[in-house]
Amino acid sequence: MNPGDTIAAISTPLGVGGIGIVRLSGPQAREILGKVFRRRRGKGPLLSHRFYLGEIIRPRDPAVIDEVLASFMEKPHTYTREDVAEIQAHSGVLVLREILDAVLQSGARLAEPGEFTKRAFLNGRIDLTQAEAVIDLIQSKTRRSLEMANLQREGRLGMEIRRIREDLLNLMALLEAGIDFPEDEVPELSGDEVNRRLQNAREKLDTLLRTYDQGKIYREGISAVIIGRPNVGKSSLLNALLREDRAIVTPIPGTTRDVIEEVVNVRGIPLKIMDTAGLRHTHDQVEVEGVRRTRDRMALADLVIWVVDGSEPITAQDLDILPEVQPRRVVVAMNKNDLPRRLNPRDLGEHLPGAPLIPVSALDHSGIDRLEEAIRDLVLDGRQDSSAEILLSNLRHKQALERAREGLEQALEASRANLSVEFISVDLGRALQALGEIVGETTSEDILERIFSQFCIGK
Ligand SMILES: Nc1nc2c(ncn2[C@@H]2O[C@H](COP(=O)(O)OP(=O)(O)OP(=O)(O)O)[C@@H](O)[C@H]2O)c(=O)[nH]1
Ligand SMILES: [Mg+2]
Repeated sequence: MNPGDTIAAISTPLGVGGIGIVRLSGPQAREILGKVFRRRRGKGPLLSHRFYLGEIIRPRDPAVIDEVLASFMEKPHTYTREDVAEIQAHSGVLVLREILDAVLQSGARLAEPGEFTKRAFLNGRIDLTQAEAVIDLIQSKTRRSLEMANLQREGRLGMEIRRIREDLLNLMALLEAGIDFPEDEVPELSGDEVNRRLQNAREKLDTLLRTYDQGKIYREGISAVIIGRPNVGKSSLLNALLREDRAIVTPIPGTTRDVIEEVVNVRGIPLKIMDTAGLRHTHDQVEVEGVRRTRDRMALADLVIWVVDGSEPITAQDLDILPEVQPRRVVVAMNKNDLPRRLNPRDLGEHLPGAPLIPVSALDHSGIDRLEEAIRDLVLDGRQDSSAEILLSNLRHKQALERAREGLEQALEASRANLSVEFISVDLGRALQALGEIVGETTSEDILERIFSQFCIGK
């Protein structure tokens, strides 16, 4: 990347719509906009952070491409901290391509994926965790994950990491002063004091690391597969959870053949839920394939929702499935609760001790709330939902924190074993490096590349 370049891209999804935006960033943004934009009224340079009505003109033959609103934003108060220009046009595929062409012909270069956000990072407006939060924000599927992405975008995680890193940098400076000037009058750091500071930092890392499981669940969601013998109401339950008629429901056993996959929001958790052909013995070739697919999905799913028909006594076909669900994390949905109950819950409970058993009716939707609660509780494993604190949710952050923790652990061992200060400082250096990678202070070009390539062009 050359920061002297001015980059341009279509920043809105390419398609027919109300408005589409072409964005430019870099030192030539003002000049390029001046070449392609003709103001409707007034003359002279555009004022910063104002909208102007006018037209975009093709550079070589002076034909009009579209009527637009254009704005110029002078650095540093912009997304990238560079000069930025935006052209709001009518969103048509050709219109936007032609406008982009016009600015490219006038001196801009096509932006790489995520390059606007990358510039914001390289120019120090945001740290790396904040840049990553932008992707999370765009991809949020529930309010809860949006809330988490916003906390990170505001810089909460970055701040906490930098605070821990500051403390350790101070410790490092004191240790190294002792190494460099052993005879000089550097205030002596007692072994106890070194241990105390290392432990303190380690505790803070542990506190963050403990939030990862929950953070990951809210950010990425979990997957659940609905199983059960034919006709118990698996597809009806999927529809009830989705609150729409997604899967085909009929009184004919064996209706569902293939796996149907949808995402539902269960108390803030994005739940990828799969309706299946269920598990049963069959000779029908299509059904055999359906059952095989059910098994595949079950193996990968985080959670099994086992549907039984509460209006009938337990059957041999139900019990056939037991060995496959017993080792899994399972919620039992006792369906058809609108009909008189003929299934004795104890017949199931004894086989699945501890598994929640929730009476529901996929027909009149009663009990669906309780089922959702049971799913959430099972997934969160009894942890309280903590809305205020920072939740770690990104695997990259977690792995770097684990490396930092390892460094601290070894520094502590060296310190306790009264090894010379050089040893402690090497281990501490590793921890500092790992922490720096999280916020982007010591991150390699490779990793940056990987992070920003996940963005779309124009972001
Ligand atoms: N009374 C009542 N009937 C239900 C309920 N849920 C489903 N049914 C009926 O049970 C029948 C089977 O429902 P499905 O949702 O297709 O069952 P399934 O388990 O997906 O069946 P397969 O795909 O064939 O394995 C249909 O006639 C539904 O209307 C319920 O809660 N109460
Ligand atoms: Mg079905």
